[in-house]
Amino acid sequence: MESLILQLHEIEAVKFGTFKLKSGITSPIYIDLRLIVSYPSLLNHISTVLSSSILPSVSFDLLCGVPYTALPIATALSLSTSTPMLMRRKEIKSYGTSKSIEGAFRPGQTVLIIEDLVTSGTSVMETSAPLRAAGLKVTDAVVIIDREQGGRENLEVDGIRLHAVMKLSEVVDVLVRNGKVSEEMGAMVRAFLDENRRVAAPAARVSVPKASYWERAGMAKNPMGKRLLEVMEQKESNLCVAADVATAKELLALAEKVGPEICLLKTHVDILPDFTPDFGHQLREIADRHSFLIFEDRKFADIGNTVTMQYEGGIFRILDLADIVNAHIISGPGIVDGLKLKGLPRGRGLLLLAEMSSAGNLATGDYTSAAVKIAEDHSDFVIGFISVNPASWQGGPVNPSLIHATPGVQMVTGGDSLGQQYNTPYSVIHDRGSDIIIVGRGIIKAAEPSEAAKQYRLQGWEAYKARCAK
Ligand code: S5P
Repeated sequence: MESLILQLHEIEAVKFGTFKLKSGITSPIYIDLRLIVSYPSLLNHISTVLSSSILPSVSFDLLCGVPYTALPIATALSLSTSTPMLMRRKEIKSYGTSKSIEGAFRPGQTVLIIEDLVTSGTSVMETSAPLRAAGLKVTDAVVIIDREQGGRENLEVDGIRLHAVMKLSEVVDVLVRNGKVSEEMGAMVRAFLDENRRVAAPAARVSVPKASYWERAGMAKNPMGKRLLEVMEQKESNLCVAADVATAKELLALAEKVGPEICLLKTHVDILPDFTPDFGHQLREIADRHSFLIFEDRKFADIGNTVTMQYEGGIFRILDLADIVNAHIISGPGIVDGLKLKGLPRGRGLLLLAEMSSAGNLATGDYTSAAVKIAEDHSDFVIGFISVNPASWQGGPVNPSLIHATPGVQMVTGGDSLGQQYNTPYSVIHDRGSDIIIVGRGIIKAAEPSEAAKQYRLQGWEAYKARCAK
């Protein structure tokens, strides 16, 4: 290890002075391991030290380097140990397969993360999150240098054990002992380390899309998702009205009133006592005239075979009636395959419930990540999500062609007596990174629903414009 430290110092991968770190703190020591790509024998040396000192005590099936500096280190290790590697994309492609993880793997396999330098541990977590979202296990990470500034503790909370080849204090000790830096500088770095023992990992990365609906329409694989994004841009509307009224007659009257303001009308046809087979035609005529799409909020939840029948059959004939339906993923990806069987040939689209707006709901964390994975695997049919705060999702940005629609929206925050929770149009679109506001009672209970719809449309659109301009 001593010779490794001296070599790193020689190539100036370890420098002393005044440096501002990614975490925001000012440090008297700077480590730049990007330089090692210019020294193949050093890279080889690092790989040998890693594989002899750390790898024997860890069990794993695959390696994944944290982009970009650790990629050559992971590659060297992969070659010397014959272990397959994965790569995590920092930016998700908007074309082709749109994957965030490249390489061959099976869900349930264990991935060892390789990193060059750890301060707060955030970069390791940014890589572990999409790996976990893809169904892989991450329990350990190896790092060449641990800056001893809280990364180990932060990662432990995230269920990841950190194994370091060397600690920053050891680097300093070796360099002082070998006369490469002065005693004073050594003391200064040690004092700095003592004062900065715990750099907090910043809150989950916020990723709010900046691309326009128009640009994203060009990326959509599903024609209904593309059409929805185009309608939004053409009508300057990201408003969906939840038409939870008492009768079919009232629903048709409401659709006529709010039609010019909306991109989407959301129905619950099973609450309409006067539903007739002709209802679908009447609603379609209004939708075509005002250029909005129809979304039946059926929330399918059964196994694939059952939902094919529920989608196509029965009294409501949802497949004929609705451009878009939604589904829970509680039963697994088979539900998407079932709905797709009927819906895709008809040019329909599906939203997955990745989150819910109601207090105490269970659609969080890994459940939400699983919805993202299923959506990305079926992006020919899945057009997006019912979501609440996509900006906070672990695992970084979702494929930008996927649309987020958020219920629980009113002009003021609050809730109802049955667990519904409301956010404002601005916070939903601008801060939380959603695309469509779904508004029910805020509009249908207003004295003048068409006027209320206009106000919601304007607020939603303004928030979208502000987000794109950021
Ligand atoms: O998590 C959810 C998902 C949905 S689709 N929370 C919801 O509230 N919804 C639906 O959005 C709900 O079924 C209702 O039709 C609408 C919200 O209505 P509001 O009156 O509370 O705005």
